[in-house]
Amino acid sequence: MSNEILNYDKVAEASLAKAKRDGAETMWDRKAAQKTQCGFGEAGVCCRICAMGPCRVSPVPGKGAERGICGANADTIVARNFARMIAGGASAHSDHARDIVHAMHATKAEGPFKIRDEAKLRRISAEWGIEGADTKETYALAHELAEMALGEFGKPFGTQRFLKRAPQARQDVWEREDIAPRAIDMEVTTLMHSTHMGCASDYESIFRRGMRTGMADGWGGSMIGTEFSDILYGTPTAKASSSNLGVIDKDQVNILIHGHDPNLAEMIVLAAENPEFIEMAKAKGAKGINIVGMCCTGNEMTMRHGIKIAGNFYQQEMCIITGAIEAVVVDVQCIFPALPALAKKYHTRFISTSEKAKIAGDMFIKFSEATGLDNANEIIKIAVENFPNRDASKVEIPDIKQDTLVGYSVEAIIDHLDKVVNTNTSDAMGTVKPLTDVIYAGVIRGAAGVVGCNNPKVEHDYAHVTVLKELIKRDVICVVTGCAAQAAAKAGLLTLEAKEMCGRGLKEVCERVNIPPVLHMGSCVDISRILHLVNLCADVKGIDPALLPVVGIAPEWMSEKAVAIANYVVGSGINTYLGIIPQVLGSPNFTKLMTEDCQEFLGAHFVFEKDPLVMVDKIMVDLEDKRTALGI
Ligand code: SF4
Ligand code: MSK
Repeated sequence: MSNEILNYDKVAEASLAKAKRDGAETMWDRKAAQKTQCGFGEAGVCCRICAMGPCRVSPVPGKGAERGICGANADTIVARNFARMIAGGASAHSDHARDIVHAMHATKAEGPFKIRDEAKLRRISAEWGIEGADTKETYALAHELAEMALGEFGKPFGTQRFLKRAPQARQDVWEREDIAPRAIDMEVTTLMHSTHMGCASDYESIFRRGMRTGMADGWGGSMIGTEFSDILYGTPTAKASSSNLGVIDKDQVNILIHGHDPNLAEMIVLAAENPEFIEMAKAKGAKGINIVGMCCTGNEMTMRHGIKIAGNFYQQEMCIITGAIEAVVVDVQCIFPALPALAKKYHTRFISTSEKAKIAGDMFIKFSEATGLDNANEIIKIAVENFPNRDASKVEIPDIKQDTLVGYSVEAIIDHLDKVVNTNTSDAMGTVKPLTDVIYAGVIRGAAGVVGCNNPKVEHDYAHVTVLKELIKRDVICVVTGCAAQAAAKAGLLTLEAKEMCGRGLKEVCERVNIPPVLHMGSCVDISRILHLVNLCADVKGIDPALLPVVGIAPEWMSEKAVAIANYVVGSGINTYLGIIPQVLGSPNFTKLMTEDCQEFLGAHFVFEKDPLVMVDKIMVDLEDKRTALGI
């Protein structure tokens, strides 16, 4: 077990020592067993797209095999591998969105799945051109909008409807470069076809197709996922929560919800309020039922209900190791296949709920919209009945938790801005103009979206927190989602008190608007909220968002979804900084295309930088260059 990259995390050492005592295996044991990771894979030059392979070409030009059996060179192999990561990521986000839309299609006035933000339902229906959007009966309209949204996945003609949210200048770039995404499934399928053996070998062409598929994620799947979840479960508003493993309560039945899709988790949160279950828990010797969240199911639930955040991706094993979790309930994505075996070391029941993420060794309860509340009731019962099986000698919950503020949807941010708008001036209410104004005035130097996972290649949370602290110190306002948001929560950056860590300008803005300097905007699909916010800011000035002093950052990413995200953020004109180097360095041409040449035709590029402090320096130069170019 190698602990040298865990020093930053205050709970890691004790948790891993306990795992050892309990004879439980963790990701660190498995990482050690992997020994040195494959250099060909790391450079992206291993191809196993057809059964003549696998072929691996030299990551160093001029040394060793330069082509696979079919003749594909490093440029082609790297480009294809990268593109297939985008296809995987876009599929995950978009298929998640499709499930949300299906849930909306199943809504009824009297069912547990109902419309909770009717105003947003009507707004988006009008945005998508439904006639009578303001007068139609709520559920008839919801079903009509859901059917229209399902069309976004497979319609034979046209591009994604939400693209119109971007200023015209950006839409023109997409049209000119042919990266405006068509139907989501079509983009994924075309990319898989294009990267099939014997199809595209031109690395720039593959890059462009990958970019369009990434765009189908950001402006299609993810944006639909976010907006339709809001319609179904309510648009988040600012609220308090708390974070880190200390939110697990030794006196209560603890249920960990983990994954990404809020459909079942919403039902669990609803069911847990049932007084009958609370009485049942008391009869078993517990004080109540404590739902805690992890990864993006946790984010979805904290954004809408203030559900406590047990931790981020890397802490999923640590939760179980506390010995105090009665049930881990998972839906889709970012779930370690190792969890069922780990759960068996304790009394924890591991319950998977989606056929798309059926996990070997689990207990499986199939979720569907028709049975959602029954599924949730069954899960709560299993957890409550499991409470007496807890082994007190194995319970050790780190005494560490941090208060946090969450729930900053675009609407919640505008609401906060409205409270400081001087109604005696011509300032419009209900817009992001005050935010754009403080950026233009230089009170804030720019904005950064910090997102993404944890990755055992780097110190847990260190890059997230370092980048965030250094940016707010330099008057850059930050928005966060995913596991980066949970890192920020644990570090106390999502609090009003965090203004004390800011530069003078940002501190003043935080005080006037009554917000933390780092705003939790939600789950991974909710990066679409960030996209929307940036485009609204650009719209205020009537400019391409590529001109704004704004950056995207994924300091510790690991998943294919992050690759899709990085692509749509760059495709949307925002320079994107990656703290983990993607597996592309085996092709200097493809690397140059990503980090330099695409600036030419997209107005943005990728930056690879492992050192968070150096990354911040580069970001500040980037932001100041943008300011100079704008003359602000
Ligand atoms: Fe090898 Fe070409 Fe087949 Fe890839 S597609 S495995 S490079 S023969
Ligand atoms: S959960 S995709 S580890 S951010 Fe969205 Fe965290 Fe990354 Fe999963």
